[in-house]
Amino acid sequence: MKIEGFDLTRIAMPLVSPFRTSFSTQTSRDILLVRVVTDIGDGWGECVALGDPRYSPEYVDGVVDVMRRFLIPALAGGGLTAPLVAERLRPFKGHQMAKAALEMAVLDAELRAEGRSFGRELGAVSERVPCGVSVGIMDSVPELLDAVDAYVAEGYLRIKLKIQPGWDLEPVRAVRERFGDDLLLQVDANTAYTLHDARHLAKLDSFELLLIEQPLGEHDIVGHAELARMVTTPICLDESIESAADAAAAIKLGATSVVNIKPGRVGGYLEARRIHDVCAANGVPVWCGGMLETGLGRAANVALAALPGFTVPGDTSGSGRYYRTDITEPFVLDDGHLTVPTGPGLGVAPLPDMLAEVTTSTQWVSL
Ligand code: OSB
Ligand code: MG
Repeated sequence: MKIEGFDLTRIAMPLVSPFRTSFSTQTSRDILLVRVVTDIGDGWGECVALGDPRYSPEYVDGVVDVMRRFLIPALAGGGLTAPLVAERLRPFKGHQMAKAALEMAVLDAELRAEGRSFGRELGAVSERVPCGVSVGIMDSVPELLDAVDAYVAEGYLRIKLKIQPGWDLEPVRAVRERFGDDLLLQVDANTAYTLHDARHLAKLDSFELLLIEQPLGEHDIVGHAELARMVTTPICLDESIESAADAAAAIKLGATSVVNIKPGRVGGYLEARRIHDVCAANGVPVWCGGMLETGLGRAANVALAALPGFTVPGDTSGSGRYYRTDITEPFVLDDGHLTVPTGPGLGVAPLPDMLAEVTTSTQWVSL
């Protein structure tokens, strides 16, 4: 294919409730959508970068800048295919979320033109995927129990609690006591601890958690390997894994025994599939993470989560967990599951009226 240009659209999406983590409180998502216009048709991508560089170094204004200056110009010329996108962008270091959004749009355009779905292309083996939900830090334990209660009532099959120093043992104990030992429960620290906290984190062992996600700094692979020898709760890396090579190294070092795969964090859905393959070859289960995506990113995430190595429920929640009105047809939980779209490409597209309502700016970057 040959790309004519990209439409960069910024949207403002208010969250149904504030989402507090150890690194920030989000009340609204400032999201960059990219629409690629090519000689074979259009495609949509969603960039998962947040508004500020607190989860990872990328942030939305920076993404727009690097796309315009470096990444989009590198995609000029004919004969482009989705796998070539990462190759053309490789000379530019980092910026996985920016690269992932561009590749997603090109892949969507390519698959739409060929009448194939993301699920089919990635290797999905199920028609629907089991869903978990990520529950933010709250002001009080009773408030947390109410939130978890509502999610369990909605059918979510796994609960993930955000934790940080001062909000860890007590909320986990309270949720275990209230919902029992059968509830699939895990925690996510988003790098809030150090190895000095190992003995404290070992107190989580008695709660039979599925895993503890990213307890230590993103570059501290060796620290995670040491921690893994000091606790019985399985360690799962999120922020630390930016490529299949990172995953292979972390597994080899014993730093991770489960992996959270977020396509945006690793440079796209094709690299995400390679991580899935590396993990499967090593007997390491994976699950699909999330970045509070709209229905666009959700469609692709649900397709990815239908690959055979995704053996535990991920953070692929229904649209209503995030937004009152999504920009696509909403994803609605059915018996704790979301259905993998089967239409060409993503199988969903923004509804023009909905998109117009939340758009804050658009710019056309021509090639
Ligand atoms: O660490 O998994 C995380 C959201 C934004 C940034 C980082 C994370 C998260 C979540 C929410 O946990 C996942 C989701 O439901 O999209
Ligand atoms: Mg995480």
